[in-house]
Amino acid sequence: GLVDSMGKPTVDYSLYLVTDSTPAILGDRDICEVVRAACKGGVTIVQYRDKKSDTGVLIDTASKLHAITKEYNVPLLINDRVDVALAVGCEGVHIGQDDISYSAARRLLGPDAVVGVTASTLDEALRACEDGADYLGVGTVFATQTKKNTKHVIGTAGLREILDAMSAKGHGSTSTVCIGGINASNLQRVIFQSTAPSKKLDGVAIVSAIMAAEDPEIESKKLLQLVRSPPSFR
Ligand code: TZP
Ligand code: MG
Repeated sequence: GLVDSMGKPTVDYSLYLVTDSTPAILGDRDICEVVRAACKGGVTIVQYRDKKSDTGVLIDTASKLHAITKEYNVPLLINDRVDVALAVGCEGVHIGQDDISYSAARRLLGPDAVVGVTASTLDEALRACEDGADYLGVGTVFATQTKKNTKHVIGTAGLREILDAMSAKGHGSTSTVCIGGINASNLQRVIFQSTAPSKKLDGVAIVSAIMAAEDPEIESKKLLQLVRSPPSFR
């Protein structure tokens, strides 16, 4: 595959699926079938996010998901759990502010792993850049049922401020996706309103608009088209 100047695999963040295993979103469907459909539809990266299951279930599910994502050349990251990522040999992890530190995750996973960090504030974003995170997940853009009690709902204005400051502080090349309430109806507006002259989003992270879609393959296809085409605001 393609590698960057450091010899690290290049990651396409444009349509970033974050999974959810809760009944409200997954319903009685099989997470593996939903993720396969999303991969067929064109999601470019997948994060397995499951806050409730025991370690055994996490490893079993992550291993099944990794077999699927590999078929589509899509990187699989694990939310919070470096141990699960190591156990299944997937491409990396996504860690929040209350999880293992970036540097500890990096030491455990090695230089080739993808390590992403959640940032809700400017300080958190700049710190994650300085630490060397591969990418930032910035949000919550819009309040969402998927993650209640989020610390900060920042809106597209807050998102743009963070992108502006990143480039002003020399972190314009740190990949960045936004998350929180993004769907096919607001995606192009979010990209348009948050784009700083100096720093663009590298993609959008989505849970419910894909995981709860009647047809996750068709929905992913539609979302990918919207990410990749200029805004139209129909
Ligand atoms: N972090 C901030 S918002 C969120 C996470 C994991 C959930 C986003 O879910 P949805 O369904 O795309 O709004
Ligand atoms: Mg976390």
